[in-house]
Amino acid sequence: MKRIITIQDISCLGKCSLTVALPILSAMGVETCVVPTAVLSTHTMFSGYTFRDLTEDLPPIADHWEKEGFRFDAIYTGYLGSKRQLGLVEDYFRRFGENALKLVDPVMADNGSLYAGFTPDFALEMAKLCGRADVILPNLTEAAFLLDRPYLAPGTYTEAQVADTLKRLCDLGAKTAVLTGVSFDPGKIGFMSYDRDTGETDAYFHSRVEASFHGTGDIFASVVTGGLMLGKSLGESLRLAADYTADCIRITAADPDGIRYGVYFEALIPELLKKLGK
Ligand code: PXL
Repeated sequence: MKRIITIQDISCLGKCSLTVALPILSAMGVETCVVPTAVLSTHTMFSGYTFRDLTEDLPPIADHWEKEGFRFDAIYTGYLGSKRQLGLVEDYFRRFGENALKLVDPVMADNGSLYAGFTPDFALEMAKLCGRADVILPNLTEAAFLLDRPYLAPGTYTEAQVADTLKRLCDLGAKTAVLTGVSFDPGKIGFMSYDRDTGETDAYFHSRVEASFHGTGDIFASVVTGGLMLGKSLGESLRLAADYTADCIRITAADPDGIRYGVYFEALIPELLKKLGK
């Protein structure tokens, strides 16, 4: 069984980050070791949430794991709450990343704006962490902040502009960049990716559901990580993740509460496993 580390927060209510990564990856058959970066009472879409920072726990966890000689096949990072945490994650990459696939989902922004608590300065530090990853998975807003370039708003950009953004993202140092939330036709949305070594671009689109939910990026990145750990190609893993995420959004869209609580990813785990022949 593949064993991975995932480093992101626990939001006690409001499905996202560890509360989606752990069940999805475990169900896919990937041993998932969690490093919680913070405990929040809810994700930051609710107001009045508590936030307990766990930064100081990151170094001793790594010290213990290194002392025990644990080995990992991947390190997948999501929501990271401070610049100091970015530095500590780089330390995890140095200590456990030599033979591990490093995936960075630079969770910090969407729809043209940074999430509560993040600054443009943080984004530039996140860009450095992206430079040390094998695969990075920003949305178009995060890409703009990582590159300190104008946001490509829906309906305003061309395929050439997205291709250029992907190349610039790889210039940060990552081998492969995947841009999510790409749309050239109002009825369709999907991803485009670029592999620096092969120069290959890939793209995949499905029908857009008129609803936007927190946590969908985490679902997407978790399934991509799981697919890669199960030996699927990046293209296959991205398609699996895109279809699963879109299906989760579709079944949740009918329920207005889903917008606050997150998508019904649980209901579709059996379908996901069927597609994997499990
Ligand atoms: O889904 C990304 C995410 C993760 N963790 C926390 C969040 C968000 C998005 O807003 O607030 C705490």
